[in-house]
Amino acid sequence: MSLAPIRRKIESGQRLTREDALALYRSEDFFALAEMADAVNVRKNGNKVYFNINRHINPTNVCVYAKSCQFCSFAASLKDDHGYTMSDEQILEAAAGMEAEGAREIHIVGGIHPRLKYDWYRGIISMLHEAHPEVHLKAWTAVEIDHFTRLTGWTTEEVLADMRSAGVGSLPGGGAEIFQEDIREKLCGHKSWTDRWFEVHKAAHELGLRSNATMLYGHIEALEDRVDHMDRLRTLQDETGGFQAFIPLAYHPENNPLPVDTFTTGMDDLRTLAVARLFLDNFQHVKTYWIMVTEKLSQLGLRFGANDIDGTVVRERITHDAGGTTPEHIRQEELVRLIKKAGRVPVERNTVYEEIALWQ
Ligand code: V47
Ligand code: SF4
Repeated sequence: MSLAPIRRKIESGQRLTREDALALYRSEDFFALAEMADAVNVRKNGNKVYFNINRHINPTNVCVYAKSCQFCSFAASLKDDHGYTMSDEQILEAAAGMEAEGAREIHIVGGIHPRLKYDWYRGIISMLHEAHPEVHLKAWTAVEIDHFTRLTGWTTEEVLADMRSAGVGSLPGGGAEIFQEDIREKLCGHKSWTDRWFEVHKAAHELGLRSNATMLYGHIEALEDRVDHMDRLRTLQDETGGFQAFIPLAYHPENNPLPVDTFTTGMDDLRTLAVARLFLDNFQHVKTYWIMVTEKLSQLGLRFGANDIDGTVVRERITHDAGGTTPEHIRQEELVRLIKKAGRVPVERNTVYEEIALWQ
């Protein structure tokens, strides 16, 4: 099928339909797709590509959903040997020395622990905020926020406001998986429903907290489910404008019960970035998460519509427990080099996309 009608829509700023997105996904004209996504990205973001200097902390992997989230290789049940819960000292240790490195963000997500109380989760935030007042805490997925409402009996708004007063600066995009309800049920059983993910993000946006949105792809979903996922995000973004970045997450198949044993392919990873850039016309940023698709493919992604390559990370468990082969840490000089060699201008950003430094 010719992409000419879709190209005309894109050039005249018309919104793409679900059918258009599917046609882009299925098109053999890979380079036309790349060229359109790149042109739209450059129109929106110029030659700039963002990265940040950050750390990830996963305070516990003990999770009540360990048996029901079929794709998760990170979580453990209370009795599993590989279950862990970090002490305050270990958490502080994981953040130690950040400022000297120029790091400005901690990404904090973990399991839904069956025993730990709300005060434990809140305490992590207030402790890190006190120890690192200049560092932005991007913390808790919608699944965790949902859990906190049950732990406290508070509304979503009350939990978010309380977490914000403790030091949370924004929400990461995790827990989105795939929104299509039948696939979601097969993937993660009774874990927090699609509607709750949206309620939490909407409430966050209404309180003035920004958030990200992810999509886990490359498992049992169809292309229609991916497009459905993006369409639901586009609809909420029209309403609130509170999403910062869309981040496709490439499924990793090892050490989990999901009967899919293949990794995503490079073509699929790049196509997904490009379709997202073209379909999500109200998202400013599309992030290629180098940890999941490798540094080299992320670099190519910068010419397929992505304008963000995430951060330096330092320690990562979720992808690596599932067979990730990338390093856990990348030096900022290397991110800068990858971006420059893609013909783009590296810009260090903070979590809310304020520019810190231009690396010409
Ligand atoms: O919600 C779990 C995914 C997510 C696997 O907001 C898996 O800036 C692949 O959300 N294979 C957590 N993915 C990571 C995440 C994230 C990462 C980077 C930046 C941001 C951001 C958010 O990881 C989970 C889940 O969807 N995940 N298991 C797996 N086997
Ligand atoms: Fe728990 Fe999140 Fe893993 Fe599901 S994806 S088992 S909620 S840690």
